[in-house]
Amino acid sequence: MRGKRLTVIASLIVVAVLLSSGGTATAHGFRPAAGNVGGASVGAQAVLYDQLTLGAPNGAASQNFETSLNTFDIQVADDFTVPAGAFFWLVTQIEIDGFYETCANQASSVNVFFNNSAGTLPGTSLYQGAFVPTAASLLSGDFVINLNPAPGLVAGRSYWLSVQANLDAGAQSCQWRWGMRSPISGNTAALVNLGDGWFYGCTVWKPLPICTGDNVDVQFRLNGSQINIVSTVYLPLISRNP
Ligand SMILES: [Ca+2]
Ligand SMILES: [Ca+2]
Repeated sequence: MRGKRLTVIASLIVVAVLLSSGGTATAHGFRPAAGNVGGASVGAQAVLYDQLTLGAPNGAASQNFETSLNTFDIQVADDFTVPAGAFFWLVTQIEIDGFYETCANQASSVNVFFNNSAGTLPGTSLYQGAFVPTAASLLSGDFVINLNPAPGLVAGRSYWLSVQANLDAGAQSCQWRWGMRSPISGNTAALVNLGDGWFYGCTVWKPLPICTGDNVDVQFRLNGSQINIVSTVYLPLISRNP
């Protein structure tokens, strides 16, 4: 057989997604842009990271008080690492073990922060928003928080999660406390109290043991989807015999 035969051999196309890792403290800080995710498929919500187990009996205050008590506004954070690989995590839900102390009041909402890691402490903010947990969880203090928009977390990197209850102390000195956890994963939890109303001397992020003496983590679970960002695309084999 004569003629020209054109063969296009299968090609490998690797499509990568670029996630912004910087930006301001907004809820849109590092969500993946639409259309640049190769082979993305969002499956059912699954557990991405879990340190909600093995709780200790105590909790760490992490609360935004009423304006008159702003010097007591306090924030706790804990770290986690996304395993290395060709994917990212889309975090759609956070579960928190916590409880109210000294009153039956419930928080109006919670502030959620994802920060970069700066060594052993939280670094710059990547994502911040106020969310209303599910009704039952808001009542109990074990918050279930659905995130919209969902932050995308890059594989192989470490982050810090902070959750802070928006709750007035009022006449009953209401507090919400984030359940502690004795086994420590990565770094110990961290604390900041800008106004130093608690007299911890932690007006910048410091390890929780230095601030309060509690050498612990706090309890949380991240749910969502693990989304592949590398896809292999094979072009069809074309034969032409004129
Ligand atoms: Ca406040
Ligand atoms: Ca930790």
